[in-house]
Amino acid sequence: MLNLVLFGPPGAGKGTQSSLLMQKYNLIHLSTGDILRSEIAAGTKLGLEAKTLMDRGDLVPDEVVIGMISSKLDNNLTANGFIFDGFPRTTAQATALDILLKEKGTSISSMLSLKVADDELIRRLLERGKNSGRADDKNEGIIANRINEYNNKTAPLKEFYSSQNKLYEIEGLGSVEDIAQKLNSVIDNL
Ligand code: B4P
Repeated sequence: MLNLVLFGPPGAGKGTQSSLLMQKYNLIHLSTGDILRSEIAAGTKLGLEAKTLMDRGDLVPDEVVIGMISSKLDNNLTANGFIFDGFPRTTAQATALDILLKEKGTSISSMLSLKVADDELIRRLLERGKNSGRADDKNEGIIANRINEYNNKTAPLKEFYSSQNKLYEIEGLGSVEDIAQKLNSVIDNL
């Protein structure tokens, strides 16, 4: 199985690049952000609880997202592999993911980490916020909180995967096509 963690701060291009990678390598795309937004749209109890946190730019509790990923893995046991987009975001999530994959006889192949400067992240997210309808893309203060959550709780995961020799850092500034090519060349050489 080819199991990729697509990593980076909010607005780095994870969702954008995931759509391309999933087609090219025939992988299942698992975005915890998308799954949470579909729970909100469906008006479930989980969605209602998550909405308050997401609208503020805070992370949703680990047990919620780990449970969501676990059931998605169980439903796709014969897949070629997975792209994990926006997951894991904490050390507890990364540890749980390693255990879940081990139970299924597989593991993370690599973490592809997109590097983009904060001012460009803010610009992209405010731009998306003009049409996305996402409360967390509309306000610079909330975007700053998301970047803060990333720096405090998520960025340390680079060390988690680096210690397993699985970290690849990729420049995330440039055209979507150029960045896709850089990602493809890393994956093709795994
Ligand atoms: P996500 O849905 O993961 O939101 P994101 O990080 O903002 O999206 P992404 O990074 O994929 O956006 P992209 O760069 O593609 O999370 C939202 C919230 O859900 C979190 O704040 C949290 O509350 C919660 N959550 C999700 N997962 C969680 C977890 N595991 N644990 C706890 N809480 C969790 O795109 C950004 C914009 O940039 C787009 O408009 C795109 O068109 C543009 N763009 C992309 N590439 C570009 C390029 N090369 N040049 C110019 N623009 C580009």
